[in-house]
Amino acid sequence: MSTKPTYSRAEIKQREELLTKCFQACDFNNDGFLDPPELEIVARCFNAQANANVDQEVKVIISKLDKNGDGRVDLREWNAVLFDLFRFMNAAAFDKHCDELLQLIKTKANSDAHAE
Ligand SMILES: [Ca+2]
Ligand SMILES: [Ca+2]
Repeated sequence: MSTKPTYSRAEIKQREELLTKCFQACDFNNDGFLDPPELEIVARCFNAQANANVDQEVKVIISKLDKNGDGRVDLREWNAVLFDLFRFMNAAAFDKHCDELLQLIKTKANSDAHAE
């Protein structure tokens, strides 16, 4: 894996903080877990086509992220999987990805609030 960027300890910490920020943005009721209704919003952010089959998409996300099998995603699970996903990107791409996710979640949360 010669193309894999290597991060310094400080950079890893910075990335983890970014991921934590994303997690907190998704955790709309602030209970420290992402449950299926919250993950539904994440699914819609990541994949516009998920709208057609969002239940299925949420199941896929849970199956990937939920390591202890309680049906919801905690911060450790979230950070572990997303860090693995993003570590193959360079730092700038990683940051951009997190930023985009944060923006999408914000936009989505606002539009949902207006819809109700
Ligand atoms: Ca929650
Ligand atoms: Ca879990």
